[in-house]
Amino acid sequence: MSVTETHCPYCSLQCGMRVARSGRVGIEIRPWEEFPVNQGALCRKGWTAGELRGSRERLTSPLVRDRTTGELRRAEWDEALDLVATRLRAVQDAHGADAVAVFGGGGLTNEKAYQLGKLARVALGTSQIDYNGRWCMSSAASAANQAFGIDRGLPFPLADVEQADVVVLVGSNLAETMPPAARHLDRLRERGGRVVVVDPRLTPTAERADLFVQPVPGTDLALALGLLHLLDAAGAVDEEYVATRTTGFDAVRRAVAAWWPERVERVTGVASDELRALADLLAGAERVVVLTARGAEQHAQGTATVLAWINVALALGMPGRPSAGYGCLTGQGNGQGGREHGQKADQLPGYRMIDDPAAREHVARVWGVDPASLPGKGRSAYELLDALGTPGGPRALLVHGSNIVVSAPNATHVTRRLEALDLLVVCDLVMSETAALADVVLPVTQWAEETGTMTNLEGRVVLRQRAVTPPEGVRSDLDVIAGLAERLGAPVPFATDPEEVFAELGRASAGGRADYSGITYDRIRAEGGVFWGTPRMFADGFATPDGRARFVVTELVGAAEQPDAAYPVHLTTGRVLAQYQSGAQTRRIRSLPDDGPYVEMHPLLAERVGAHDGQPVVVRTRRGELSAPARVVSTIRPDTVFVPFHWVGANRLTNDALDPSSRMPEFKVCAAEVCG
Ligand SMILES: Nc1nc2c(c(=O)[nH]1)N[C@H]1C(S)=C(S)[C@@H](COP(=O)(O)OP(=O)(O)OC[C@H]3O[C@@H](n4cnc5c(=O)[nH]c(N)nc54)[C@H](O)[C@@H]3O)O[C@H]1N2
Ligand SMILES: Nc1nc2c(c(=O)[nH]1)N[C@H]1C(S)=C(S)[C@@H](COP(=O)(O)OP(=O)(O)OC[C@H]3O[C@@H](n4cnc5c(=O)[nH]c(N)nc54)[C@H](O)[C@@H]3O)O[C@H]1N2
Ligand code: SF4
Ligand SMILES: [Mo]
Repeated sequence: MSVTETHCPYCSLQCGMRVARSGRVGIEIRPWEEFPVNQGALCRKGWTAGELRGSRERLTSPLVRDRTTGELRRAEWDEALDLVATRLRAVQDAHGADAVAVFGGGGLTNEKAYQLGKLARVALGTSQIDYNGRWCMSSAASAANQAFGIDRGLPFPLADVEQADVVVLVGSNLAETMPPAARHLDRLRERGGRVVVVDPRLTPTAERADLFVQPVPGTDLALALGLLHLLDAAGAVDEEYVATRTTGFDAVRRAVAAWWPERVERVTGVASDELRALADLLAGAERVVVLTARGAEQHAQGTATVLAWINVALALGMPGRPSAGYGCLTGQGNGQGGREHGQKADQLPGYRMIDDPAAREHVARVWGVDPASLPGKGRSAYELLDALGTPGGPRALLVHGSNIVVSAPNATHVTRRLEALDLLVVCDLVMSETAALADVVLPVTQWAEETGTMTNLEGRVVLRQRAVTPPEGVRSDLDVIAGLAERLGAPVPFATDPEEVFAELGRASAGGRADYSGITYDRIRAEGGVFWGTPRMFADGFATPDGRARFVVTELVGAAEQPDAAYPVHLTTGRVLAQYQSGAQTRRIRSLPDDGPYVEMHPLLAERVGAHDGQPVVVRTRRGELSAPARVVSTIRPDTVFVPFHWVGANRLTNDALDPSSRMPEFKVCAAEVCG
C-alpha cells in the first residue's frame, strides 16, 4: 500500500503525518517521526482529519441558486464557471473593476494564495482583495515590520525555545492550539527553565507555568510598560546592546518611567508583587523568549501591545541572540506564506508592497503585463466586508478559504452585507454557513487530495503532497482560478500544476522580503522542509535600513469598549482543543466533540447573575446576544466571560473596532452583560 508523507490540514504547526489509503475512499493517518517539528505527535484534530474523506458532508458538484425557487441546485462545472464569469463581467461593466472583490484565507497553500492575488490583479483588475489573516496575526506582523523591518512569525526554529531560561507566553494557549508544541515547554522546564503565561484564564497552558499572570483582557500593553519600568529601575537593561543594535530607546525609557507597579495594578488587575516577581525573573535570565499570540494581538491596540512586548525583549538585548528574542505564534496552516504572496490588499508576491514602483515593475514582468495595469491598494478584510453592497463598495465577492459568517467580528452586520451583494461565489469543501448564502458554490479538493506548499510558523516551507485521488466532481482551487481567468479573458495564462505555479511564485518573489526563489519541491522533499531566508534571523543585524531594531513608543488607550453599568463584564473569545476555527471542517468530524458554544464564567459572577453550571445564560453586547450553557469555573477572572468562536454566536457579540495600523478587529475584548 502506498504511504505518502504530508502535513495536517489545520494549524500553523503543520505537523508532518503519513497518509495511507484505507478501503475504497478512506484515509489512515500514521505518525511521521522523522519530521522535526512534531516528531510523530499529532493532536486529536490531526489524527481524525481523514474523516471528511468519503463523508456525505463533502460537496461534490457545483451548485447554482435557482432564480425562481431560490434554492441551490446542482450544475455542471462549465455552466457554473460560465455563469460566474459572465456575472462578474456584468458587475464590472456596470460599476467598475473594483466592484468585484476577492476574499482569501491563510489556510490556502502558497500556490493558491499567489494565484488568487494574480486573479484579482491581472484577470479582474480589482484592488479589492484581502483575506482572513488580517484577523489572525496581522498586529504582530505590523509590529515586527516596524521594529525589525521584516515580519516572520518566529525568527528561529520553535525547538530553540527549549534552550531558553525563560519563555513568556502572552495570550497564547498553545497547549490547546498547538498541542505537540507544548513539549518544548515541558523540556525547557526539565532543564530548569521557567515558563510565564499571561492570560485572563488559567488555561491548560497556564497550568504548565511557573508564573501565571492574569490581567484584565485588553491590558497587556500596560503590563509590558510596567515591566519595562521595573527592568529599567533594576538596571537590567542591556545598555551595550541597546546602544549598538537599536534606536529609539531614550523615548521609550521616558515613556515607561510613569508606569510604576501600583498604576499598572490599577489598570491590569495584576498585583504589583506579581509584576515585581516577573521582572525579577526576567532580570536574572540570560536567554528570554517572548512569544505573543492572539490573546495579545486581537485588539484595537494589538500592534502597540506587541510593540510594547518587543520593547521588553529589545531592552533585555534578546532578539538575534541564540535561543532568545521575540516571536509570534502564527495560527492558520499557512498563516505565514498566506501573507507573503499577494492576497493582501497592499501587497504583491514576495512580501512586496503594491505601491512600490520597483515591486510593481518586477512582478508585472514575471506576469507578462504592463505595471501600469496593476491596481493599487485595496481595503483591509473587515473594511472590505463592511463596504459590500454599499454605494461605491464591491457588489460581487469570491471567497476561497474562509467561513466569514461565523468568523467575522460583528457577524450579524457582516452577514447583512453579504446578503446585499449582487453575486456571492464561495469555493469550499463543505456547505459552510457562508457557502449556504452563496449564489454559486464551487466544490474543491482538500488537503490530502492535492499538492501544494505551506509555510509554517517558523518560516519553514513544507510540501503537502497528494496522497489520495479526489472525489469525482471536485476541482482544486488552482483549476477554479485558471478556469475563471480564462473565461474572464485574462491576458496571460494561469498554470494549474502546483509545481509550475510554485516555480512562477519563486520568480515573482525573487529579491523580495520573503524570497522563495531558491526553494523547489525536490529540495523540500529531500530536506524535510526549507526555511525561506535563514532559520535564525537577526544574528548580524535587523532588516531595517540601518540594520538596527527600532524601539517604538506606545501609549495605552485601552479597549475600545470599557465596562459600564449596562454592560459590566469583559467578554473575550478564543479556541478549544477539539474544534478548528469556524468549525466548518471539524464540526463535521464525528469523532470530535461538538457541544456548541458555552459561556465560561467564575463562580462569583455566576452567583451574582444567577447562573448555574450547565444551565443556559444570555450574553448581551451592543451588537447582539447569545444564549448558551454556562460553564462555571474558578480558572477565569471574575470580571470576564469567555466564549469559544467555533460556532455561530460568539461573533454576533464581538466588537469591530479596528487597530489603526494592522486593521485587526477587537475579537478579544468588549463589554457585555450576562443574565442567568
Ligand atoms: N484547537 C485549535 N487550535 C488552533 C486553532 C483552532 O481554531 N483550534 N486555530 C489556529 C489559529 S488560526 C490561531 S490564530 C491560533 C490561535 O492560538 P491562540 O492565540 O493560542 O488561541 P486563542 O484561544 O485565540 O487565544 C489564546 C488565549 O488568549 C487569551 N486571551 C483572551 N484575551 C486576552 C487578553 O486580553 N490578553 C491576554 N494576554 N490573553 C487573552 C484567551 O483566554 C486564550 O486562552 O490557533 C491555531 N490552532
Ligand atoms: N470571536 C473570534 N473570532 C475570530 C477569532 C477569535 O479568536 N475570536 N480568530 C480569528 C482568526 S485568528 C482566524 S484565522 C479566523 C478564521 O476563521 P475562518 O476564516 O472562517 O477560517 P476557517 O474556519 O478555517 O475557514 C476556512 C473555510 O475554508 C474551507 N477550506 C479549507 N481549505 C480550503 C481550501 O484549500 N480551499 C478552499 N476554497 N476552501 C477551503 C473550510 O472548509 C472553511 O469553510 O477567525 C477569526 N475570528
Ligand atoms: S497541532 Fe495543528 S498541525 Fe498539529 S495535528 Fe494538531 S491541528 Fe494539525
Ligand atoms: Mo488565526
